[in-house]
Amino acid sequence: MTFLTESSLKEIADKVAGGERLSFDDGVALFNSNDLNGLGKLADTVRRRQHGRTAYFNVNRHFNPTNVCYVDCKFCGFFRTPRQPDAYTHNIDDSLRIAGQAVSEGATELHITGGLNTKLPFSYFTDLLSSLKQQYPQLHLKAFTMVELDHFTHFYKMRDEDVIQQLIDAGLDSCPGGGAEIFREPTRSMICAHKCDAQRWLDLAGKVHAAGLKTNATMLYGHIESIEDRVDHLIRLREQQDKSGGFQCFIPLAFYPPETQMAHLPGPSGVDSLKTMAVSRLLLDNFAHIKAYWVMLGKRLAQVALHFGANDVDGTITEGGELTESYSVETNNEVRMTKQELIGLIEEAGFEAVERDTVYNRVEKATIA
Ligand code: V47
Repeated sequence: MTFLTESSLKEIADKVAGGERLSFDDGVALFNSNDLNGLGKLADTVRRRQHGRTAYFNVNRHFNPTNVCYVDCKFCGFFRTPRQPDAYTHNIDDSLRIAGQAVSEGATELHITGGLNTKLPFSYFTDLLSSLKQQYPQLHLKAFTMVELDHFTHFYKMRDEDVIQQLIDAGLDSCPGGGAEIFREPTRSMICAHKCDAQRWLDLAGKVHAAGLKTNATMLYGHIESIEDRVDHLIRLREQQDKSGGFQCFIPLAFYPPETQMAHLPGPSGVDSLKTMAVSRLLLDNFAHIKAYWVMLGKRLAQVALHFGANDVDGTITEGGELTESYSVETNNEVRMTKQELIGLIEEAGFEAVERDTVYNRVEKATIA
């Protein structure tokens, strides 16, 4: 491949061209490369082989039933202790009202995730799902990370399979990819000591897949983790995908430092975010979809990320979400993005915008109204 300027990249490019799986050392070499254009082109070649000019988006709404949490993650600006004045837990009526608003704005998905709140019974979560499903059967309920499922099993003393099945019976359609953070120790314990460990996160994902649901996967980068931590994370996800096959999308999450216990850190640079996107596409050869989460990347970088391996831009998220309220790199009214704006952003980048549902069925060919 003539566009590559470094010999290590040329060797990796040969492997990619031959459909050969990349190794841990290849991943480290890709991150250490200074040939940003070459790396982007390599990832873009793979992305276009799989998805052509298509870039997906969906119309969704993030909903956080509670911000009360005991976990105290160093990167989190969202959690509150029960006595803090802005701690909240939505009741079912509130939740239905918020979901109704999302539906009236054209949402096909509700992304539900929240704090680990020890004041709530398990029935709060099953009632939430079943009420939402009853009122809005057309709405896909993508709810609860592997960390929340782990909490449910321990706190309510239930078997993994029973937690998963009871949530499915109540209306759960799939699970979001949060809580993965960085799998490798000691980094994981340094940033989220009280969350379940990597193996537990992966095992639970496998169990959800075995129960027939899709889940997503994430990686939080740009804080104290090393390049080796990132590569290890991606390879563990790839191995789990080989085993259980139910991951549909990977989302690299750019750390946003303000209002967290790591606020002194700068967060990832634009170059680092583009490299991370490209390496994710190249290492995760068994993940169909790589998502540029514009809320964290910013709209402008998310647009460029479509040329660095991403084939999905999440989403037309409206107000009220954990990330939209507290963590967004975008400011004030820029946190909202209308469908027309998102389509324009994708088309300006040179791609065909396709609205999808949560499990990547086309909703319609998108056009600017
Ligand atoms: O697990 C927390 C991350 C995740 C910060 O599945 C932060 O489609 C940046 O997982 N800066 C939750 N990130 C969000 C999440 C997600 C988002 C979008 C789509 C999907 C999906 C999943 O947010 C947490 C953590 O990794 N996070 N704090 C922060 N300060």
